[in-house]
Amino acid sequence: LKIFNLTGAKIGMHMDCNKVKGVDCSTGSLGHGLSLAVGFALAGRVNGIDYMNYVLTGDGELNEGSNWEAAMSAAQFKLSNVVVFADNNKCMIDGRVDDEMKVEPLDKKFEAFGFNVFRVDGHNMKELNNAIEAAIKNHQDGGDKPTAIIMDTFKGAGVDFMQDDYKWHYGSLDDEKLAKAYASLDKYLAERCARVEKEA
Ligand SMILES: Cc1ncc(C[n+]2csc(CCOP(=O)(O)OP(=O)(O)O)c2C)c(N)n1
Repeated sequence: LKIFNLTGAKIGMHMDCNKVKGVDCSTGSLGHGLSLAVGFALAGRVNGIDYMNYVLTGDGELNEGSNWEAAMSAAQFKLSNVVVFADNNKCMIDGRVDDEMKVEPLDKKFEAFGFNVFRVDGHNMKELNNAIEAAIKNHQDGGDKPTAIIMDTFKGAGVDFMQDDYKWHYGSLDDEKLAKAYASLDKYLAERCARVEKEA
């Protein structure tokens, strides 16, 4: 990790499956995760092995048409063991998703593509957990639809000077900014813990 992303390092910004053990596919080019999951799910069916397939996509990533081909396939092949999480943080690499290429309404889109859909606060672990458990139950009960979990989130959540600002897609921190980021995360964590206790 100390030479992360430097020339010659095994771990770069985009993972290379020929260099890093445990990484099954090289990624970095957006829009392939859902297709891979459909392939993994079909392979499980052919090999008679039952497992869930979880995919994380970004809302910006959903601009890629390949996702929607994969979504059609997941529904067509009744892959109830495929669960796609859409990290709907409304930001991309160099702009807001609404300004670059709108993807909303994501819940209605996935529903129209034949998915069971849950829309949750992506920063609320309880809501997320309930949606995941419902997806697993649907599969175990013989449901025939894949699941989409639309997570409403903020990019850079918890770091006040980064939150919801696409310009922090990239960036590095000097010591002063690092200290500010830690302080902000501590405050965020305390607020979250208080909320969880209140909800319990
Ligand atoms: C096919 C492809 N096109 C463009 C890029 C460049 N790119 C890297 S990240 C990114 C934005 C992705 O936005 P989103 O999926 O919303 O990710 P997040 O905001 O959660 O980081 C883009 C366009 C890429 N990696 N692959």
